[in-house]
Amino acid sequence: MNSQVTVANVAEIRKQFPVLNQQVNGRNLVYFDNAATTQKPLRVINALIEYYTGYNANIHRGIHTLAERATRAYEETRQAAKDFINANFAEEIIFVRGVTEAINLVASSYGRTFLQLGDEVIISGLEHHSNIVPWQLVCEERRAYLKIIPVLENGELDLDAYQKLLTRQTKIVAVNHASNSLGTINPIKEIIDLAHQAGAVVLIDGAQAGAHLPIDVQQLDCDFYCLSSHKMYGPTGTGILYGKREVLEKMPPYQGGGEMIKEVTFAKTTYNDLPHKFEAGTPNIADTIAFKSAIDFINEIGKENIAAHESTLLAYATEKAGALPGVRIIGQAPHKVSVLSFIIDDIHPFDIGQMLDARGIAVRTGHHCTQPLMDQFGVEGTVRASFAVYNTKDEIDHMMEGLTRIINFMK
Ligand code: 7TS
Repeated sequence: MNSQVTVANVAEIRKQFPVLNQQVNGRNLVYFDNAATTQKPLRVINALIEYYTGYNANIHRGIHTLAERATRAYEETRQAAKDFINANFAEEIIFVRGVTEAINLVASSYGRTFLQLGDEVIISGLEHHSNIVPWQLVCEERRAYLKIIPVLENGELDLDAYQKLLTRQTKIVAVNHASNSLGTINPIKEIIDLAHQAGAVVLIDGAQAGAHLPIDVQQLDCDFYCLSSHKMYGPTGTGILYGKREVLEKMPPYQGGGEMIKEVTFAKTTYNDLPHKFEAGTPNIADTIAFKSAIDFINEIGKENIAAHESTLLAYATEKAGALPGVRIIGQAPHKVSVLSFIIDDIHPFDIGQMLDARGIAVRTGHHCTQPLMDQFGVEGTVRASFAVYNTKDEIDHMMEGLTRIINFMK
C-alpha cells in the first residue's frame, strides 16, 4: 500500500475493522478512545482464529509439528518487532504483557540490583501511573530518590530543569515518548543523550508512540523501550520490552519458572540465555503471534502516512474545539500525537463523556492515569479524544455537533 492515507482509502481501511460498523445508542459508532486501546483489523482477528483452529501448542518445548509451527510463528513476531524498532538483535526483544509489565520488569530487576542508598531516578511530570508507581516502589525499597522533570504550561517538558536535575547520583531516567493525556511528543533523543552523559540508563515508555511515531532504538541509543500491542492495532495482553543486550545480560531474572532456566538442581539453578531468561512460564502465545499481523498492518500503510492522516485530524479537531465557547484545551505543545484533551467551563468531564456516549461517540474522561499532571493543571480530569488511522473528519464534525448541543443544553 504505502501510499498517502486519503479519505478514499480510509473507507477501505475501515472495512478491515468490523467493530466500527455498528450503532451505539442508535447512532453510528464514533470511536475516539484510541489512546486507551485501538480497534483490531480482521487480519489480527484471523491470526487468532488460525492459531486456535490450526496449530495451538505450547512453544519452545515440543518437537511435534504443531509445537514447531507455533514456535516458529511466535519467533516471527520477535523478528518483526526487532525490525519494527530497528533493534540490533532479536534476543533484545522480551515479550511481556504490555508496557506496565515492561516497566515493572526493569524497575524490579535493574532497579533492585543497581540502585543504592541515595541514588536518584528521574521521571517526568507527564508520566502515566505505570511509569511512576514501579519507580516509587523500588526507590522506597532501595532508599533512592525519585525526581520529577517539571511540565511547562503548554504541556512540554522543562528541559533546562531536567539538565539541573541530572547528577552523578542519577542512575535511571524513565520518560514517555508521547504523553497519553496531552499528546506531547517528548524530545527523547536529547533526554537520552543528556542522561548518558550523566552515566544513567534510560527507559522510554513508547505506549503512545508505537502506532504513531518512528522508532529506531539504535539511533536513539536508549537502554530500554516499551510497547503495548493493544495500542498498535494488536491484541491485548502482549507487548515488548526492548533492552540493549549488554544491559539485559547483567540483569537478574524477573520471574522464576519454566523456560527461563538452563539447569535446575535444588542446590543451584543456572539461567537460560536471552531472551528466555526473562520469559518464565507459558507466554501469551496466541496474542503474540497475532501481534505480528498488527505490525504488518502498520508497516503496510506506513507509519508516516498514518501520522500525516492523524495530524490532519488533530489540527482540524483542535481548531473546531478551540472555537467552541468555554472550551479550554489542555496541552498545546507544538509537537503532539493525535490526542485532544479539553475541559468545558462548568461542565464535568464525566457528564460530557456520558452525553457524547448517548450520541454513539466514545471518548475517555477522567485523569487518564496521570493524576499528578491533572493536579498541575488544576483539573480533576479532562475529556480526551484520540484519533487513529480509521477516523475521519466527519466523525470529528459529529463530536463538535454533540459538544455544541451539550454546551447549549447546559447553559
Ligand atoms: N504508558 C502510557 C503513556 C500509556 O498511555 C499507558 C496506557 C501505559 C503506559 C500502560 O499501558 P498498558 O498497555 O500496560 O496498560 N494508557 C491508557 C490510557 O491512556 N487510557 O487507558 C490506558
